[in-house]
Amino acid sequence: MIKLYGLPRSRSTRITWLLEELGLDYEYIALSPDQKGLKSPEYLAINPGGKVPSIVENGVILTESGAITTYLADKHTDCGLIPSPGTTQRAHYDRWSYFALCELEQPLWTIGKHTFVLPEEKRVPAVIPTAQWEFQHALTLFSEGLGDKPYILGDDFQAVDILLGHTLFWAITFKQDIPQENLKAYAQRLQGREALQRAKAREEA
Ligand SMILES: N[C@@H](CCC(=O)N[C@@H](CS)C(=O)NCC(=O)O)C(=O)O
Repeated sequence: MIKLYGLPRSRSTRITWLLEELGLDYEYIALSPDQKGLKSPEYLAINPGGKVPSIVENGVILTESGAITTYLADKHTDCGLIPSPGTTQRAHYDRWSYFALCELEQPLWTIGKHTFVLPEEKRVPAVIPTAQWEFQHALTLFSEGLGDKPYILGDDFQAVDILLGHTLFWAITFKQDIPQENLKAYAQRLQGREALQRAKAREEA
């Protein structure tokens, strides 16, 4: 059975959500964000960065939420949450995964880090307006790419919608302006997924 190491309301929610979408059995191990959890020698042996998510399955360890998402969706390809490798649809899937992690998440994370995540002496508040401007630019590209489709690749929900949607949820939590109506509707559509509700309940249990 897959072991998922996580923290509630963090990037590990991407994986609990995906596991629920895939209908897989898994053990959820909630870690504390301290020397007894994320920074313990036992966990650092799994993820030397001391971060979540990580999965362990049959002795295989995998970290990075984007890599775990693609791996699990590919492994359970019969669930229809990822296009086959080598297809044009897969190229678009990968393009939006990289966009989510490199273009959309990064400026948002910079805002988060310099507002409340980093130790106070490491924060540089002067970078925040630039990160907000970059984030708004990424939202414009995202909105144009989504257009009037319900999901980023078309009519069907795909695992990449988890990466994009989860990042949008963060933007809402971080009180960033989302001017595009199609993105607001997309976030709402994803919030309504039953698998996400089950994932949140599992994390809080
Ligand atoms: N690029 C990594 C980032 C992982 C990450 O930063 N996770 C955060 C939670 S959202 C964490 O574990 N932070 C704890 C820490 O840095 O001490 C991924 O997408 O998996």
